[in-house]
Formats: sequence, C-alpha cells, structure tokens
Amino acid sequence: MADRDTIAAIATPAGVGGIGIIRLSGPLALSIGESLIHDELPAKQVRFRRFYDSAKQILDHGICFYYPQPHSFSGEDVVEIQAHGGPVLLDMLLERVCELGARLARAGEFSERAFLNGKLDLAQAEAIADLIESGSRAAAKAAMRSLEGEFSSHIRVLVEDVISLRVYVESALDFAEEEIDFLADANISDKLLVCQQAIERVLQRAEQGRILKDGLSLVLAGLPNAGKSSLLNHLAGYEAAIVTDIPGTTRDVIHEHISLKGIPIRVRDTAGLRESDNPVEQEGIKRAWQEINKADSVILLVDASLGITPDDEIIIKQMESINYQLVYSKCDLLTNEGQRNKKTSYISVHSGEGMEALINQITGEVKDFNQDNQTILARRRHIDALQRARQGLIQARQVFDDTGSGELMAEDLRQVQQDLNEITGEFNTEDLLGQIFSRFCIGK
Ligand SMILES: Nc1nc2c(ncn2[C@@H]2O[C@H](COP(=O)(O)OP(=O)(O)O)[C@@H](O)[C@H]2O)c(=O)[nH]1
Ligand SMILES: [Mg+2]
Repeated sequence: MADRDTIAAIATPAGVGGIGIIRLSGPLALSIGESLIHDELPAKQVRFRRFYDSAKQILDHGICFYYPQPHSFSGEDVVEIQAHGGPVLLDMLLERVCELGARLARAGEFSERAFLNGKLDLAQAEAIADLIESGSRAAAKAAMRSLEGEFSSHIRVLVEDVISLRVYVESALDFAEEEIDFLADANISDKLLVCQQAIERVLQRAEQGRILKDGLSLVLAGLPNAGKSSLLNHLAGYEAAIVTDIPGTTRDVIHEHISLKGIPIRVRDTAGLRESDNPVEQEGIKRAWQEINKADSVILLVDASLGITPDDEIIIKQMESINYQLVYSKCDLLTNEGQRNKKTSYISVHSGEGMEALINQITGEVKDFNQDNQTILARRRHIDALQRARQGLIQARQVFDDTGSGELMAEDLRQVQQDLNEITGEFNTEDLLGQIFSRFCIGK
C-alpha cells in the first residue's frame, strides 16, 4: 500500500462546533502535519500546537497527534488535527494540508483503506456506517455487535463448515472408482442439511437485523374504499392520506415511517386494486403491485360490510405467491355477530375494535429488539448473499440425492463459499467495494 496518496477530510459534521477535526491518512501524513505546525510530531503525543498557513501566519491553534502505521484506524500513517469548529476555518486548514500534498478524501475512503489494509473486514466496515446512522438504541447496539466482529465470526464458522464439506467432496473425486460409496458413507447429504440449517439460523438473525436497520415494510392493499388510507392514518396517528368515500382517491404510494411497540415500520398506503381506464390510476395500481411484491408484510383489507366480492377474489388469486394477511375492515358496520368468520381478523378504525390485535399481528413477526441481544445489524447485501448460499446448498443436496455424484456438488459448494465470503469481503469485485464505501460519509 506504500504507493497510495495521502487523503484529508474534515471528520466532524458540517456547521459550527467547539472543535473541528481534520484527518489525514497516507504516507505524507506525518510530513504534512509537521509542516502545518512548524515542529516535529512525535508518535502518539498530544500537545498544544499552532497551525500555520503558507505565509507563516497562524491560522488557528489546537492539538495535533500522529498515529504511525500499522496501528492506526486506516492502517496507514494517520494525523489528526483538532482545531476550532468553524466551517471557514476548517476549510482554510483543509486547503493548507492539500497545498502540502494531501488530496480530498472521497466518502468512506478512510474505512476503505482500513478494509484494504486488513484492519476490518467488510461487514465490520459497514457496521461503522450503520452505527453512525443508527436510528434507535437497539440498532446502535446491534451495529456495535457487528463492529466487534460477531456477525463476521458467524460467517467464518459457516465458511469453515463449507470448506470441510468441500474437502470431503473433492477428495472423493480423486478416488473416482469409489467416489459414490465414499460420499454415501460420509453421510454427505446429512452434512449438507446441517450446514444449510446453520445458514438459516444466521439468516434469521440477519433478517431481524435488516428490519431493525431499515424498518419492516408493510403494505396496505385492497379494493378502492376498503379503508386502506383510514388505517394508515390511524397507525400514523395523523391524517397522512386523504380519506373520502370516492373510490380511487389514493393514486400515488404514500410512505409513512411509524414505530409500533418500538419496531420501526415503513407503511405504504396504495391505490385500490381494480380495473381502470384512467392512465393515472393505472400507474398507481402498477406501483401498488411493485410495493406488494417487495414488502416484508402485506395486509389485504376487505370491507366487512360487503364481504369477499368477485373483485376481491381476483386480487386474492393474484396474491397467491405473496405472504399476506386478510383483514376485514369497517367491522362497526356489522350489526349481527353471526356475520363474522371466527378465523379472520376484524378491525374498525371508527370504533378502534381489533386495532390492538392487528398491531400485535404486525409486530408478532419481529423480535422485541430491546430485549434481544442476538440481532446482528445486516444489510440487504448480506441477506442476498446468505440466501444465495442457502439456495446453493439446497441445490447441492438435490443434485447429490439425484445422481450420487460429487462433481456437480463440488461446483455448487465452491459457489456457496464464495457467496459467504462476499459478506466479509474475502471475495469482492472492485465494483462492489465502490458501491459500499461511496455511501459512507466523508471523513469516515
Ligand atoms: N364505518 C366505517 N367506515 C370506514 C372505516 N374505515 C374507513 N371507512 C370509510 O370508508 C371510506 C373509504 O375509506 P378510505 O380509507 O379512503 O379507503 P381506501 O380507498 O381503501 O383508502 C371512507 O368514507 C371512510 O370514512 C371504518 O372502520 N368504519
Ligand atoms: Mg386510499
């Protein structure tokens, strides 16, 4: 990494503050720091310093310290300059260190260097960004667990399991004659299943973590006038969406962030699903289906006073492959108890009936994050990789059970290992790194 350039950034947030920090990382960090303070900068010593401009005028004073590589955050020589926290002043200091040979850091570049220098793996580097951005205490705690390496160590255990399977299978391939017996004797099919179950356990914790980070996505769907917007407003606690008795009022998808029992939830109210000639409404319906298809959870509202109509049946058929809950709305309009179906949920936003049970139903799918020390903060990227790995193992077992041969299975297992390694960054393309680190804040 010796040929890298030296990067600089303001590490404190934009605006005015008591202290503002500029961070330098790279081979010139020490010489730039020393030129700025007109003095030597012994390692890890914190002293009062003056910061000078090119005309030897004092720009500011504060403290400055030097962490030699490799024991710094980025693994390179790092100098931190703590000045006063004024934006103009910090800009002048930043300009000065750039004159002295640094260049402005891109977003996430310090963390990227820490990753490239082996100070952190990728899941840990992402956990730093998640910790900084966490929107709740539970999310911050879960991000810290990932930063401390808990998530990565689960992944490493999974990778080791897969490697030992590969060793079995590949050594069997070397004894082509007895390959089939060898693999059958080793109960390879059972071993694949155990490994798949281990991935499923990690996946479950990671899914919870993703909900903690991004919120559970909940879509309210149904025919026009089913009461979707009324339910959204009830859950949000204010009039987020327009409610009228005119069918087709909601056209755009309406997004609300709410919290139910401490669980962050992104609710989407959608256009009523019906045949329509109106191009605006058609577009709204198209968007509603897009939301339904990517939601964690879907509530299909059916007007209890009308029951399941032929139009509802069309929707139900279209939702065959979707995990949805059917809920009857407007149950205050039912006068006769006999009209109710015992197995289904009934709500009324007018009387409040059934709302508590509905909220329990929505949140029941998610753990109580405040009580839970298991959740690891995970991103969509991690979930995708874990799902691919699980799928790969299922496929490997199927192929083996069908053919008894190890050859195809060996290829599947190689891919599973690669999928898991993507999470910690042991296998990554440049593209992926660029995507991940560019979303970090500058100076991190
Ligand atoms: N009686 C009764 N009417 C309701 C209830 N929820 C909604 N409505 C009425 O049903 C109509 C359609 O409601 P809206 O929320 O706009 O339905 P959407 O088209 O599915 O968004 C409005 O006139 C609401 O006042 C309920 O719980 N009870
Ligand atoms: Mg509506």
